[in-house]
Amino acid sequence: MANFETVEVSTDLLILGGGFSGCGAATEAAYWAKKNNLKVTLVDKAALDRSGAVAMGLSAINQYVGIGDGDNTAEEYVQYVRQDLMGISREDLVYNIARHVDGTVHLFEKWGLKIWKDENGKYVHEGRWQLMINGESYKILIAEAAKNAIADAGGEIFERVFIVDPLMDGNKCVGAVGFSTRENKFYVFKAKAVIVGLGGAVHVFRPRSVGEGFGRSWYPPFNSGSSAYFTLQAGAEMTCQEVRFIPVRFKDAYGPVGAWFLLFKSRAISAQGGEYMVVRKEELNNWAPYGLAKPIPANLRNYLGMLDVDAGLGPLYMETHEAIQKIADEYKDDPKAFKKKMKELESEAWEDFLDMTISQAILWASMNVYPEQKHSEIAACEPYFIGSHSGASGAWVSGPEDLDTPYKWGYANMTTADGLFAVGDASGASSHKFSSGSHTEGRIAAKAAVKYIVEKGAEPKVDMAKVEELKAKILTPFELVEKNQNEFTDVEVNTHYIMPRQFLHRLQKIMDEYAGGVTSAFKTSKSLLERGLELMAMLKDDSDKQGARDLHELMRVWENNQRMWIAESHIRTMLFREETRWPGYYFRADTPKMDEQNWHCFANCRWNPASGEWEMMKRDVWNIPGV
Ligand code: SFD
Ligand code: AMP
Repeated sequence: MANFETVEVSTDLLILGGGFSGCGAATEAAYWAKKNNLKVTLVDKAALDRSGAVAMGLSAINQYVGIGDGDNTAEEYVQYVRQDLMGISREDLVYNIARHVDGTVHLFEKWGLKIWKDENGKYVHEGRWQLMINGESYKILIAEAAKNAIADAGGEIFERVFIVDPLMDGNKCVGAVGFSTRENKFYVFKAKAVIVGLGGAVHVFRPRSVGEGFGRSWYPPFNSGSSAYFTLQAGAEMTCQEVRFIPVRFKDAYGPVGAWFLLFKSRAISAQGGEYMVVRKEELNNWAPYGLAKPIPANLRNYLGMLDVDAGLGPLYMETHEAIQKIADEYKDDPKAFKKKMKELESEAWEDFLDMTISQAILWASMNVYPEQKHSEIAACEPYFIGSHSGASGAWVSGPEDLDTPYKWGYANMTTADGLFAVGDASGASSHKFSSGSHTEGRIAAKAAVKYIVEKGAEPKVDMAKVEELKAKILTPFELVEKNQNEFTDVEVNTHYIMPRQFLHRLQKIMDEYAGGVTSAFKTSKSLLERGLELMAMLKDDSDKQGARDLHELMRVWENNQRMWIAESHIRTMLFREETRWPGYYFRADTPKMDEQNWHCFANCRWNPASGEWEMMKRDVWNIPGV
């Protein structure tokens, strides 16, 4: 593209993504960079104020340990995550975040976040680890702090620049390339260290919402697997790529259930009235020891509900009215207090969604739902890739320097590619960090990355011939349309190219039918996965035939390619792990049981950039001694 200007930006530390982990990284990096006279640059495809998973806000902080108050210990958090992930977690990483997360939450409060307090001035908990917040503006507050910190340290922020590929000097990451989503500009960022916090992946699988509802999802549709693509292209080792997350949500608008289960203490039932967590309790014995721990792992909670659906007992319902009545009943002897409590509970029920999933409140309103009068349908969503919530996919990163962990090759949160750090949804096997833990992990990695720059940071050696090659590759979709669009009457139907929407549907169909999506009831097998890989190879062949008419479509093309790569790593890792460990997330019908002897381990993978081959490997699980 002759009219595409190349813009070169040189920096010391490059932060990719300005979501929760990226903002955490920016805030911390700015502090250390100022001390060491270094430049920090942050890039996001959107505008920081409302970008990423917290764009709409949130109604709870899901990770607060309360160490200072003596409520819990970091070790107890490690135990919780170990159980929830069926024994497979990087305990060093989980511990590192848990011991620092409270400080992050206190910063949020200092920056203006309203955390609910009780009459004694103590935080109101949703559950043991969760705090209630007025979080509609949560992202704005966190972004403001990051922007101020970067401005104070003389750094730069680029908004509306879509990051595609890493720049490599052998096994060392020396920057990234991307393009503006608003102007004809191709960006080349050169850096001494890079932190990737480009979020998780949504719309890899065919969603429940198709047709008129297409685009709706629980996790943000604008997180397209950029993190996984970036670290895979850098040749970094990945972990837990098989551990997708399937949340149970209020049906059709994806409203979260945490507040209902934990704060309101609601029950979930089948259409026949049975509470699946009680009726199917025996099933949990098959997944011991994890199934017998409290809280019961998220995937097993899902699984018991799915068994009801498979048995034809659906739909499933959240008993909202019953839960509200039960709480209000404590005031039943005082009609005035009862009325007041009912009003309060009603508004809490609506605020939960208005704070983070506005479409659920709109759906409730449009369907005449009164949560205090009638129950609401819930269902398991399509799978997402999100290492920060209850999934675990992401890059395999180095452990904290001061812990005696076997997973250590240098600096905290550095991937196996030199100088490349991963945080939030981009880093794997350390689930349950959520918004506060992701921010904390960003801070941890930023401090380590600055240390790396101070101790090892050489001037980045960037191969400009490679940059030109990447520029040509990234802009090819324009060329395909420009050259060929007049050959046919309909610009979207052409033998020389396919439109990004068509490509996306094809990817989603493969994943849905062969890799255990919604329509295959989350079940797959060796044969299905192998067939899925054959189809994936053909899809990959066609990926450079996607056309784009404008910058928005160019972004769609590259989002698709990124999704395709995380999809392939997912299929390969499910194929590699010959057992079923997380029923409720996916079920390998040909190996239907958990196999502790052979598979109590991490399933890792790496795409080798030199050979173009995938490598699969097992890694041992290490438990913190005495925990
Ligand atoms: O209720 C590119 N989450 C919850 N966390 C909580 O603490 N409490 C809750 O209440 C939570 N719930 C919840 C949550 C998320 C959502 C969507 C809902 C409800 C409806 C989870 C957290 O939000 C999540 O853990 C963190 O946000 C993860 O942080 P991070 O940094 O890994 O991801 P991000 O915030 O989405 O940011 C990613 C950024 O990258 C940008 N980006 N930029 C440039 N180029 C590209 N190619 C890019 N691709 C992506 C994005 O724009 C974004 O800024 S509840 O359900 O449990
Ligand atoms: P969710 O709204 O499902 O994303 O959940 C928010 C938080 O509550 C997360 O930390 C979940 O792990 C937790 N959670 C949700 N439902 C339950 C449950 N039934 N039991 C225990 N924890 C839960």
